[in-house]
Amino acid sequence: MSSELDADVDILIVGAGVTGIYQLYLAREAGYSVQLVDAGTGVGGTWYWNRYPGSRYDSESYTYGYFFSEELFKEWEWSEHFAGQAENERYFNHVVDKFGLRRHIRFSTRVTSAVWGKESSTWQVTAADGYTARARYLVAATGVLSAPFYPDVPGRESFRGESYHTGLWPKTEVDFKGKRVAVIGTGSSGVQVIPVIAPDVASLTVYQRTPNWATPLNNRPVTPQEQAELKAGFASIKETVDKSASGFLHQPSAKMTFDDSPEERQAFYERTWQLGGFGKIISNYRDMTMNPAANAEWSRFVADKIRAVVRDPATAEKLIPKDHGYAGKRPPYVTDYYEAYNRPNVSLIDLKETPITAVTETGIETAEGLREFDIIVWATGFDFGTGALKRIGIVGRDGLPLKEYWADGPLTYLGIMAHHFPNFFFPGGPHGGAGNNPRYNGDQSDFIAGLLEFAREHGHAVIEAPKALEDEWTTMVNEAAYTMSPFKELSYFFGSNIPGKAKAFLLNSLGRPKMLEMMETAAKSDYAGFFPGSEDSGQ
Ligand code: NA7
Repeated sequence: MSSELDADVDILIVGAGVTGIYQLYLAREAGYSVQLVDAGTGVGGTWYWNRYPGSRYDSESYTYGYFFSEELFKEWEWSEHFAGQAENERYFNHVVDKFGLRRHIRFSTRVTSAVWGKESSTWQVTAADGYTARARYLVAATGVLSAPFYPDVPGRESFRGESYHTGLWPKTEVDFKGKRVAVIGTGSSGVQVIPVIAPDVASLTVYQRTPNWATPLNNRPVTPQEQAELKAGFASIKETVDKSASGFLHQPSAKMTFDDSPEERQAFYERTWQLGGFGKIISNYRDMTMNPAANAEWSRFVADKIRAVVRDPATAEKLIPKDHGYAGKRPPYVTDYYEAYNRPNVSLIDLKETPITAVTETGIETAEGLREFDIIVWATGFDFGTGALKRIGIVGRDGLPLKEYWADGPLTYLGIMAHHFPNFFFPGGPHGGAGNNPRYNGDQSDFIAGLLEFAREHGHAVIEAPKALEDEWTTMVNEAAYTMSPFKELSYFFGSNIPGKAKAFLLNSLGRPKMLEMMETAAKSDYAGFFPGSEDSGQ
């Protein structure tokens, strides 16, 4: 090891979340020297940072966790179908300890720059605390929902009470008892935190800009019988999830909305309402997301459910989305969310009517006046997809910053690699997933492991995504954004929530099958075009 470096390794992984941990496992199994660094003080990624009250999976626990070890799958008993943050964090700690991965992890290490060195064919990585490392391969498993976003509200920093972002929640417990609390934002995080803190607080004021179509998560404990079935069903569960386009157990329905009579439809919707989480999209009528008339039918059904719960009709109407149908934005799944508005201590401010004009030392000011608070919760989301990658100072071949290369939106090959950035991989990044993320990200990590193995066996020091393949994938993803994806341009999946961010689709709406097919094609061609300087490189 070079004396001035803290680490000189084959592979440096950034991020100790669900993807980084698996990539670390694969790297270690393949015999590489590997170092994983993370800005936090513990593992879990999303499940480390998002420790706000009510934070939990909305993918089924056992389909979110790993499948690479049958023993792990069988020994870990999830207590609930949609487990909460503390349990999820425990799971990732268990995995890291079970497989002896912790000794490869350096915490409190926030990467600030990663620069490709042409001569050495290595990445030079620097962190905020002065840590430096050299690595042949750089894997940024930095996540898509990991760069928290604060809106630029005048006076935000002047507030003298307590202020928290859901995505940067402190490890010490926040005491809500008897406090006057504001929650800004009603995305998946806001709607999880609101019903959990509502019973404790003196008052809760929800600042809502855009209502969401929140439907029941239908969470419940995993019964002893279900535990036994999960263990016995490992192989078939894995197979079902592996064959699923979105990585879930929910099965698509064969039916179209208007094949059924209104009465049959109502009965079908009632059954769909009982399904867990994303079952309400996947197992709904096949045309629910893409046929506007079908979407309007289901949206009407959900709106009536909201009206049936919320006692004040004016509040109910404010909570029903008017600018997008169900799944036009990422729909949250909730427990007792709408019920919270029936509490006398909870009130809703519609920011479309009365926008926030300022945060003051004591509270939040809108056109209706100043409300004073003890605590402000910013549930205002993330710079989705590209935010984290653009913040770690990646500079590729010919001194090209990733930030610049992606100024108009990400250009990727399978959401894993970018041309101009040799030996650099970002599993779980933009253009990768559109469903149960760990399943896509795991496929990507497997692909990377296969590609590295091939390069090692054939003596290739440098791997780079061919421009033609990057163009092909990026074009397909961008086109499918409008033909295969329910999400509309107002969604953060198009970058719309961040002022000044290029409008470009950030998911992979082609689904897992297309990604897996292209991975197979690349492997079968012996990764033709991926090794610059070799005969078949075409670069
Ligand atoms: P989201 O879903 O992006 O939600 C952020 C919320 O914050 C949303 O309601 C926004 O309203 C609101 N927001 C953002 N900026 C402002 C300003 N300036 N003023 C008022 N309100 C604002 O993030 P989450 O953390 O809830 O969920 C992220 C993902 O985590 C989720 O999709 C799951 O995958 C898990 P808007 O809709 O933009 O009008």
